[in-house]
Parts: sequence; C-alpha cells; structure tokens
Amino acid sequence: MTAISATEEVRARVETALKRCGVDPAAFAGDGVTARTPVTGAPLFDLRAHGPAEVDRAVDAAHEAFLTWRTTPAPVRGALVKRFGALLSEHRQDLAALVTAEAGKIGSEALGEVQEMIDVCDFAVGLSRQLYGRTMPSERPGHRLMETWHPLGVVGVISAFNFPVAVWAWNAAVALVCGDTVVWKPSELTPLTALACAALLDRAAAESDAPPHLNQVLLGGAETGARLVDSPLVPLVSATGSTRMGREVGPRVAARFGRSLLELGGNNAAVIAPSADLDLAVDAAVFAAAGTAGQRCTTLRRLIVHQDVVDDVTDRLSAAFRVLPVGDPFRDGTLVGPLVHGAAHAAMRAAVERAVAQGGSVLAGGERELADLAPDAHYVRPALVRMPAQTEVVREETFAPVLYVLSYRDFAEAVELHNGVPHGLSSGIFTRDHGEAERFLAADGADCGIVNVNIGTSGAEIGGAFGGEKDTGGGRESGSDAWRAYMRRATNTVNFSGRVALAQGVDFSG
Ligand code: UN1
Repeated sequence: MTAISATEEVRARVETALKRCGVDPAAFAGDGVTARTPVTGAPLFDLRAHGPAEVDRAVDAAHEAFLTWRTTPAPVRGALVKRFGALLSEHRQDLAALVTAEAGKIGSEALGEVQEMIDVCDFAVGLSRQLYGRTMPSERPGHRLMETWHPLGVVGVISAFNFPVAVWAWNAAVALVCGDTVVWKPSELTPLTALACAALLDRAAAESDAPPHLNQVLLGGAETGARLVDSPLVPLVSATGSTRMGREVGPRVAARFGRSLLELGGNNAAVIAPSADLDLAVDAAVFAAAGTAGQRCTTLRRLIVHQDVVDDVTDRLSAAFRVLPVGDPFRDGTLVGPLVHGAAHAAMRAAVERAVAQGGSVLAGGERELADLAPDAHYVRPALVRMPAQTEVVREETFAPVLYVLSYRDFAEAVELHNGVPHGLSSGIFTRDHGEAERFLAADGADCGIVNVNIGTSGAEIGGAFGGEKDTGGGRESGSDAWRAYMRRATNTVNFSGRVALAQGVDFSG
C-alpha cells in the first residue's frame, strides 16, 4: 500500500488513455502549459498555451457554429449529446485514469466524476424535449401571450482542477442541447483530461453530422481566460473556481452586459445534533471532509456539534482520521490521494498553524506523509482541529483537508455559527428530530444553495441545481431548471383579433 507509482508508469497510463480517446499529445506540444501529475509531482508533457489571437479565432469559430446549431431542432441536438454520453461510457476507464493522473483522485472518485458526466448527458438528452416556455392568459381578447426560449450563443466555460471534467460536462451538455456552442478554458493543471473529453465530443459531433467547433479547448493560464471573459461574442461565462477569480470575472462580464454563472468556493458546515445517529454522521463526515483530499468546493470544512456529543464525535473522528489510507490514488484501497501541488500543502500548513495560534488544538492528522517515496508530491493526513470559537481562519476556505470542530448549546447558536461565514455553498444537519431538520431547511435556517439532512456536504447528484449564495457567486448549474441560464427568453404577444387593442386599457383612438 505504501508504494507510489513511478512517473513513467503514470505517463504510460496517460498516453494509453489519451490514445484511446483520440488524442496525440505531440500535436499539442509546445510552451506555456505543463501537464503534471500530483501522484509524483513530476511533469508529464509540455503543451502549447493558446495566445490571444487563437482565443479570438476559437470564439469566432464557435459563433459561426452557433449560427447553424441554433436552428438545429433541440431533440436533434440531444441526439449528439446522447452519442457523446455513450462514448463517455465506453471510455470511462480512460477518462478516470486521466482524472487520477492529473487531479490525483482515487479510482472510485475518478469514476464517479466520469459517471457525473454520463448522468448529465442523460439529463440533457431528456431536456432537449423539455425546453418549455409558458403561455399566460392575455388581458386582451383575441390575443395570445407566451414565452419562447431561444439559444443564447457562445458559452465560455472556465473550470477548476478538482472537477476537471464533470463541471465542464454540466455546462457543455446543457449548453449544447440549448443550442449554444462552447469554448472551454480548463484549469492549466488538468489540460490532458480536457483534451480527451473534447476529442470524444468532436467524435460524437462528426458521427452526428453536427457542425464543427461546437466545443473547443483553450489551454493556458489567467490571460487566456481573461481574453475569453472579455470577448463580446460570448454572452455567457460560466466560471468555477476561487472567489478571488469570481471577483475578477463577474464585474468584467457585467461591464459588457454579459451574463456570468459563478460557482466559487465554499466553507461548508454540518451540524451534528444530540439526537443524531452518530455512526452515520461520523461516516458521512469522514468522506465529506477527507474525500478528494479535501479539494472539493463542497468539502466539509466545519463541523458544529452539540456540546453533549462533541467529545464522542471528536473521539470517533480522530480514530477514523488516523487510519485513513493516504497514498497513491492509482492503488486499490487508497482513500486519500495527494494534494494538487506544493502551494496547496503550504496553505494547509499555514491554516493549521493559524488555527493553533487562534486557540485550536490538533486532534489528529495534519502531517505530510510519503515524502521519502515521493519528495515532489504532497500527501497529507487530513487534519481534525478542535476550535474554541469560529475564529478568522475558520471563516476562510482553505482548499485542503482541514476539518474544524466547534460546539454549540442550542439550535439557534448552531444556525448562527453555520451561517456566519462569507460563503454559502453546501450544508447539512444530522438529526433525528424532524422539527429541527425542517427548521434547518427553512427560510431562516441554513443560508446555502445546497442544504441536506443526514447527508454530508459533498457528493451532490446532478439532477438538482448546483451552486450557492454569498461569496459562492449565486450561479446554478447542472439539473433542475439551471438550463434557463443558457438560453434567452422572448415574450411573444400575438394578436388574432383583427383590431388594435392596447394593454392596460389605453385608448389612443382620439
Ligand atoms: C466542485 O467541487 O466544484 O457535489 C463540484 C459534489 C460534486 C461536485 C463538486 N458532485 O461534491
């Protein structure tokens, strides 16, 4: 269990997976973006970053494709997404291997992420026959009042390393059935995974006689993203990443009256009430806090536990954290893979140090592991830190596995602590008290976009709308009626009365 795959082994897996998906990395060779693996911390391939002229060309080509795609019947657009979903199923192992290699996710979570793509394709295919508008009763005789939803245009998708494919797929599958085209700027940490997905989508498009350039990938860093964000031919920018990134993207898009759909950070909490089933609560908390090495935007970062059960909960959690198998995500049995890079590790160390300085005590974890076997990688044992209060560091999002534990006396205090942070993404309560659960779900309960009962904060299904409030950015993606963000609404009034009848009873006959 302790051995770490050699970089050569990871590179070989990556090459095989890319080849099967139809990507030759040599075709993308150049400078500007280095594909790395957090499994060993080593570089895999040097890739060419796209310059501003290429961003513009990609957007122009996407706009050109949009002009055809917008009049392609939505169910026909759905047929393309159906084919894409089938290709994703066929290549699920290849894509999962790439996700593990570039994002460091364990096999089961990497496969889960690919499953999320397949599921959202299914969802979007159904949606392609359900882009419903409403009809309303007109106040005028012989008139019909209705709304029509039309395709919007080119959607710029900016995605993060931690969900290198699922979040793009939420956007792309829905955007495509809505009649939009996509230009995708993936995280520079996960370029290969993006190229593989794009190649499969191109294959699906070619097999479906769809126009070229429905989806294009732009490799590069912040400048590449900024060029996309500023493009007037991109009416919607859907960006997932840090709150800092969202603060730049949102105003820039708004300045040109574009729309942005922001899915930013989270500082997610769960409340454990005295009536909770503690076995269930602890199991759920361990996955939510330590899964994906604490690098989900939905990761559980704060646990707010009733004072009567807090010692019991921390004892159980400490025991669980101490034995979590940390190691090579390619190995069966590993549950916690590496952090994505050294900066993430430095941020974790700094947060734990600050927590201690602010009165906290580390109950378990926090140490670096496997440094002898993989000196350039960053494996850590998830940290459990008991805090005397919701101090400054607790109110911040640190993108690493650090779980702060706070205690509360009454329900109102629990909700206040819960909501007392800038972010508002995901939350949960563990309780057997039905009334308390309902109060948590109510208007004056948890203030997040995702609020769960007896479920941790991470691992949402694609059928619901995903996103959150406050510093999380307010966007909603994936299921429910999130599709509306990808379309424009036209209100239509049709007069079949044969005479002029003005609304609000206005008489203009003189
Ligand atoms: C993210 O971390 O950006 O709910 C997305 C979850 C996943 C998606 C997370 N379905 O944890």
